[in-house]
Amino acid sequence: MHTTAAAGRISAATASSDHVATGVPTPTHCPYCALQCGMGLVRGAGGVEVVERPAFPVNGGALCGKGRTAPAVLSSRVRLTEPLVRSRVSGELEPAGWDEALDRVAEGFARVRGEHGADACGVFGGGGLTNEKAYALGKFARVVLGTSQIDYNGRFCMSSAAAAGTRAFGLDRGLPFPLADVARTGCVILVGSNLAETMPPALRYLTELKENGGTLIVIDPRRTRTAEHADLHLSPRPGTDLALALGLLHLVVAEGRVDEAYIRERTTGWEEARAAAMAHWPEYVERVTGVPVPQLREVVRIFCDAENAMVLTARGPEQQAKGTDTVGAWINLCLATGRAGRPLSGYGCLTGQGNGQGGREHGQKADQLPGYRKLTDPAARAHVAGVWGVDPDSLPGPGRSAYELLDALGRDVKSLLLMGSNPVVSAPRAAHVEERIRSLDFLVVADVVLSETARLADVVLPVTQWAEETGTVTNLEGRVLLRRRAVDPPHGVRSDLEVLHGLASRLGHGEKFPVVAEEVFEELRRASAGGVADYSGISYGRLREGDGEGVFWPCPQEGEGIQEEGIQGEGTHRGTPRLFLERFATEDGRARFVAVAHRDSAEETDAEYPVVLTTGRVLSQYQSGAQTRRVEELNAAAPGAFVEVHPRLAARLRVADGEAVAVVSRRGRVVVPVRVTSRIRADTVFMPFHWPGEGRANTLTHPALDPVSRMPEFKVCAVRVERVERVERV
Ligand SMILES: Nc1nc2c(c(=O)[nH]1)N[C@H]1C(S)=C(S)[C@@H](COP(=O)(O)OP(=O)(O)OC[C@H]3O[C@@H](n4cnc5c(=O)[nH]c(N)nc54)[C@H](O)[C@@H]3O)O[C@H]1N2
Ligand SMILES: Nc1nc2c(c(=O)[nH]1)N[C@H]1C(S)=C(S)[C@@H](COP(=O)(O)OP(=O)(O)OC[C@H]3O[C@@H](n4cnc5c(=O)[nH]c(N)nc54)[C@H](O)[C@@H]3O)O[C@H]1N2
Ligand code: SF4
Ligand SMILES: [Mo]
Repeated sequence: MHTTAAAGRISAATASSDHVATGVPTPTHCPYCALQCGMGLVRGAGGVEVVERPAFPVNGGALCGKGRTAPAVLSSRVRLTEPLVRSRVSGELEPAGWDEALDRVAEGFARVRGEHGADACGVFGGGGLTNEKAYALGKFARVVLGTSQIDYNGRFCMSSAAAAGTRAFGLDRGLPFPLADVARTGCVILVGSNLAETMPPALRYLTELKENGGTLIVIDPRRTRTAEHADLHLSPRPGTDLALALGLLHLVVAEGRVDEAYIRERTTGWEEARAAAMAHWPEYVERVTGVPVPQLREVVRIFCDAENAMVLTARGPEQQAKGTDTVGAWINLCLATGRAGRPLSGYGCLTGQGNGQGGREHGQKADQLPGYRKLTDPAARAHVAGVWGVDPDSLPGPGRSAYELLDALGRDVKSLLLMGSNPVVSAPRAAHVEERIRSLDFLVVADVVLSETARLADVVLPVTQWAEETGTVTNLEGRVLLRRRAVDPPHGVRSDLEVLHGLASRLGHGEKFPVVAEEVFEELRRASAGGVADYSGISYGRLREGDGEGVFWPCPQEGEGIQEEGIQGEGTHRGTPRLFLERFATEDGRARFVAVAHRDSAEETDAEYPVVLTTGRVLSQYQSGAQTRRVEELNAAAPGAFVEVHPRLAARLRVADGEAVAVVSRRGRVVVPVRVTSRIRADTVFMPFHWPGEGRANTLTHPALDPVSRMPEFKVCAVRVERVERVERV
């Protein structure tokens, strides 16, 4: 059933030949999270149906409810199916033809650029976009608009782990090993990941770990569904993971568990890192984190006794204004104990969005060029400019990070093209961000649905999604995968690549923006060649091979150079499932310790705001909810916002389960029902961030940024919780 890779010129016809009109399932991948579960799509009696694809290794056929119900969002009942343009007369969004809409956008950007300069044009992308789209968007910003002002929602996601990984190992790839290795190590410390709800099929690797005799330690201020599986659950106060990791390292040294030979052979910077950690005495760490010293000792014992061990982090420790240092401290722990760059051991970050990994490699990041190259590196600029056929000096420099870009809207940045994000719901200090978005001269949103942000746009462009288009994504393991077009999009909808082509044509660069994904990928291969994330040896032909299990980057082109056209240059490199086994990706091949010290959160609790708010996810909603809030089954399971409150705090507030409270921070106030649960610390409350309106968690969050990664502090701010009168009940 695989389409054979057509050598030579790629046409729109071959690109859509994946489209299977028969009863044979088209193999593809879920539109949502970074696990990128394999699935098959068939046309059944009730429309498009998901079927299992057991041969795909990562999820082995298993899917969560979001993946299973994803076809509901293909239905034109919940879709945008025609462009919308804000009427100059009525002020309302009204249906328009594609030419009118694209003309309006091109004119809008040309006007802003003419009046205020190229940097007044902003672009905001998303980690859910395919590699091809992310690549084309970055190129569009730099070549067509000539602006430095591009960033994306991945900044809110894995940027701290990315920065720490690059700093320590010289390279950032979520997991440096296949996920299946997790089941075969001896001990896993899972820091701030609730993967039982955020990547349910991955839970099997943790249960297999335990069946194989390994130990699972979970660190989370809440006893989550994931923590239920742990042999040991530590419940620190939010924002204190840095102290915790340093306290563990202190104990590793104090108890003589350091791997001196490994440190000598494979690392640099130990003395400074050791000295910094030694200042974090266990009793001090207990006071800061709330984790008792005996538990700290227990972690050290289990972690060091195991023959192999891993530390995996997710958003809990990363979405803090010290996220980069925090991840650095966890990496230090791995390095001091000889747990990185060895089989079945190491540090990994569980990336988030569908293409969270690939989305950060190909140039939609403010400081980046394709292949994970630096925009400030003259050689990188020359290489990429060569592929793009432009003068290297014409490429702008690095721009603002995501929150800083949103904060500059209406001030320095007058117009914005938004593709693949819904910041009105998902950005920190969202009321302020919403106000900034409203103050723009000109907002263009390309989306599949009319999101809360799209509602504010001057032009809304309806685009194809996932099952309706071909493209590649890179999952949390660095595995590059092919998503195939399985169904026709609704009439009137165009792909993001067609949108960018249409705009580039109107602004004089149409020939540089192909609309066929495979052609874009061929160019991406060349642009990435020789970079950190080298995709040059990967082709659509290779990705279709076997069970479509994909190719791990780096996968350089070997043998003769890549052909200018087509996919003749298949190459022989088989990809890199496991990184760092011989050397790290730094210049000297050694991993770098970082000397870090604990510090307070941007906003600590006080008499006025005595409770810590942390935020995150629930099983049945995805992100800003733009897609999943349109699926009946998911809404039934998770109908609206709430706040988790410990029984002691509930008693003090005199509120019962289900009653409404106001949660108030220095940024704003929300009203939500209470869920009383003993699964959370008594000094902490938790809200999921999936809903807009009066339950919007981000009305409350603090926009303090990590100095290195520019990650906002989504996981910690100070709030007050108040009973509300009956009238206000939700
Ligand atoms: N159902 C569902 N699945 C998803 C998504 C979704 O929206 N919904 N989104 C996807 C994306 S983009 C991402 S990034 C991933 C995120 O996946 P996760 O990181 O697993 O998700 P979160 O719920 O944000 O945070 C994980 C845990 O961190 C804990 N936590 C809060 N504060 C702290 C802290 O200070 N320290 C520690 N150690 N832990 C803390 C929370 O209690 C929570 O249980 O999920 C992906 N999968
Ligand atoms: N308080 C709090 N806030 C958070 C977080 C948290 O833990 N707590 N987590 C942060 C994290 S990790 C993330 S990743 C962000 C995510 O938050 P957002 O960036 O808002 O992500 P989504 O809700 O996935 O938005 C994606 C939008 O793009 C649309 N879309 C989907 N596919 C395509 C496509 O192919 N093309 C186009 N043009 N559009 C498409 C969807 O319909 C949707 O409107 O939220 C962040 N915000
Ligand atoms: S775990 Fe993630 S990729 Fe898998 S089905 Fe669920 S949302 Fe989709
Ligand atoms: Mo994310």
